[in-house]
Amino acid sequence: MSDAATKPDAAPERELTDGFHLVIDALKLNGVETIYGVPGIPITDFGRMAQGAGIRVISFRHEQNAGNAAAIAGYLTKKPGVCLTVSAPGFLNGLAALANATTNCFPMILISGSSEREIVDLQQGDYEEMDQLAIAKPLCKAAYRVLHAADIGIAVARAIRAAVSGRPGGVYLDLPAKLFGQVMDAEAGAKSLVKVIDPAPAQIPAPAAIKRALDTLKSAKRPLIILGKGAAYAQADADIRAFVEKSGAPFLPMSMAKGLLPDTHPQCAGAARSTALAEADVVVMMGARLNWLLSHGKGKSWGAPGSKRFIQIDIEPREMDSNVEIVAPVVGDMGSCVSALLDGMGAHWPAPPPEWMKKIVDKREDNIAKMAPRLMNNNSPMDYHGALGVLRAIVKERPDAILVNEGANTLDLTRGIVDIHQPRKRLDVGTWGVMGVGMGYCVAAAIETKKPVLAIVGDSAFGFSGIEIETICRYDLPVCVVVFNNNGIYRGTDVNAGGGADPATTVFVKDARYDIMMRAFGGAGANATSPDELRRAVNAAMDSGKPTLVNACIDPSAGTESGRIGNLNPQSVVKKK
Ligand code: OXT
Ligand code: ADP
Ligand code: MG
Repeated sequence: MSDAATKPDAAPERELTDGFHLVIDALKLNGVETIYGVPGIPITDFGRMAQGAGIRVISFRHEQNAGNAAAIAGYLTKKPGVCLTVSAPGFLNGLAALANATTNCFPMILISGSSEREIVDLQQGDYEEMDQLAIAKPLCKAAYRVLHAADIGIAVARAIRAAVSGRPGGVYLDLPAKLFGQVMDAEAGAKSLVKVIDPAPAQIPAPAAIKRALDTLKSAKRPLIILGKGAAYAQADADIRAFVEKSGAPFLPMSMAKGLLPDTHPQCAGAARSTALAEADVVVMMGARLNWLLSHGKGKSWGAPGSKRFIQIDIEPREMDSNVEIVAPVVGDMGSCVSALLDGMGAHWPAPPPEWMKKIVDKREDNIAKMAPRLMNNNSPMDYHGALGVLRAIVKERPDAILVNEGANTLDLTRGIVDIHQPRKRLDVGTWGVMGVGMGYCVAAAIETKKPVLAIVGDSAFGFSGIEIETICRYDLPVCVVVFNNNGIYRGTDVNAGGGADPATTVFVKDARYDIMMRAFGGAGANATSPDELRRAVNAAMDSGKPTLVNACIDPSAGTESGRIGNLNPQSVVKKK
């Protein structure tokens, strides 16, 4: 006979759960394996408990870097990367990464603990008081706050769906401190959780849109395909390659789409960029936007006005006609669109006139031949070309390594010189040209892909997230960071315009030794003053798989202002005495 039967008045003992467990269970139910974050009030225990429950919790030194790690994890896996922060200041640190993820169309969820609603809303001065939801809203794709433990399942489901469906982006989830301690019946709690079914549903393009696009492409005399990071994100690599090859058109990869087809592919127009853009008559945009990086689809670099017709394949209908008329919009997810295009092309697709491809190939080979001798120099101090010639060969020998790249000259010259051979192997500053993504991207790339990572970062760029080399050492990640140290931003040669004792605004401590920082945390450090030394140091690092920082001494006068985008710098026309 049961106790309940002998003591009819005693309530049966109920198993309980709480907010902490429900959030963890909801994330696990939806396949979240890793959280990137920084602990503290009110989420310290949450991090511990998530780790205890088998989620990998990677602790950073600054939330922006954790957020960038989550964002790039989302890009690499097509699942939302999760970042966890404390309230107000931690939240704000993470918010920069959330906004950047949204701008770049990377799926990410920023989960922040927050203060007590009653006190925040009356502005009575709570610990880290801030109306975080209101602040996050305009900077991300969706933002939700959960007040009741019973709503956690739905909130996590909504956050996941919002991050990955349609155009991916950043989502904010606000979890007030009180929520974590809210208790409810365990069975009811388990029932309240939602496993998201088909979080990023296929978006099938309309047959008429496919026909319109193929008719336009068929009529082209000088077709060009521009591949963007939306195409790389889609992981429809084989079909995209088949489509490009069947079309016979040259293709131009945007920087993070490099490697979707190898940069050494016979149809690659990367080294004939100006010619391809100026002279194409039909341009197929695949997961790339006509934003500043493509001069908005108009102007001098696009040749004669009215000389282009654009086909655009994108999951976001509102992207169409955003800058110029799109004569053949194809709205849908990249995989479905490309597969429909391939079907529509049939067994035989007419090749474009051979003169067009020849023109591109001639220009490409000419540019490559002009560059070649510069890449072979062994000058000391190094210039960018000598250093990158070495790194280009290393990447060719290790095509599965992931390249992380930021800086100005360091960015632009690496993009042009270092060929990428496989999809999603190049991660960089993206749509905003933002410095500081470097070390966060390194950590997540190593963790999510289990592949070696090579970072090529300017000394300024490195400084934005450099302390995370401690994180890289702590988790013993196979990351080799090469700091292109030219003593400053763009160059290390500027002088104070006022003639005072302060250094110029763009220069740093001369001949700093970033490699010694790495050694402080138990990693390997090397100083390279010539391409030969650089080759040896980077090969040793990649062979060892150990955290390494190579301080590559670059001639401080070798760079140019703002790299290849100096034209965007406003210049004063007023001369003051
Ligand atoms: O066809 P043509 O003949 O024209 O030739 C083209 C190609 O065909 C050819 N090419 C090749 N030739 C031979 N072989 C090969 N393989 C080859 N490949 C290409 O080369 C030319 C040029 O090709 P490219 O590069 O494709 O074409 P182009 O015209 O340059 O492309 C245009 C763009 C716009 C697509 C391209 O330039 C691009 O993607 N640019 C991105 C630029 C960018 O985002 N820059 C970062 C921002 S700069 C600045 O803002 C910085 N800040 C401020 C700051 C930022 N950003 N963020 C934050 C949070 N705070 C502040 C700072 C602080 S940079 C910076 C730090 C800089 O200092 P560092 O120390 O870090 O770095 P260093 O400069 O090294 O010191
Ligand atoms: P890039 O900087 O490489 O030119 P952008 O970030 O400007 O690339 O553009 C990426 C585009 O890809 C965005 O317009 C986005 O809507 C689109 N996109 C993202 N994911 C997909 C997908 N799965 N299918 C189709 N388009 C996508
Ligand atoms: Mg520099």
